[in-house]
Amino acid sequence: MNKILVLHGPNLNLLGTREPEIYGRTTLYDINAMIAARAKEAGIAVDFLQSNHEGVLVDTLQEVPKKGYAFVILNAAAFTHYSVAIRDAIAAIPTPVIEVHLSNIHQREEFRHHSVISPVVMGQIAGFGEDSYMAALEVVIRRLSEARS
Ligand code: CA2
Repeated sequence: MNKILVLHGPNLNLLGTREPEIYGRTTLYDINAMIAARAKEAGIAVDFLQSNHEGVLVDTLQEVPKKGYAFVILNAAAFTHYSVAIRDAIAAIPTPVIEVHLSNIHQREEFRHHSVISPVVMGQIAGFGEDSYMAALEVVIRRLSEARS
């Protein structure tokens, strides 16, 4: 069975509990449950990890090829905007990574407009709340079914 990794960066564990006007009321647990349900329907296994620590995210990305994940869906959160370490870790693996954001980072403060990881990911989906993750998952499902046929 194909498997993928969904990786959530710093503070995303707070989703649904603070700043609902920006990030909504859906919790990270809810998002993971939605992803897991759709992935199961499509016959894809999913692992999830949330970390507030840059090094843990880098270590996890480095392990991706060894663990055999077909894709990574990544919300690097604030690290998106400045972590060269995460960018380098993505660039060092052959696995396609899809960058997701709940909010439309391009409509927000200037410092959020730039993503240092965008040049090394497959593509970016931003601004659709939890549907950003679901849209990324649909891309994965289509790519994996194309690869099978
Ligand atoms: O829109 C996104 O998904 C972001 O990646 C979220 C990050 C932010 O730094 C990026 O610019 C855009 C922040 C995640 C923090 O999430 C919180 C959720 C509830 C309360 C506080 C923070």
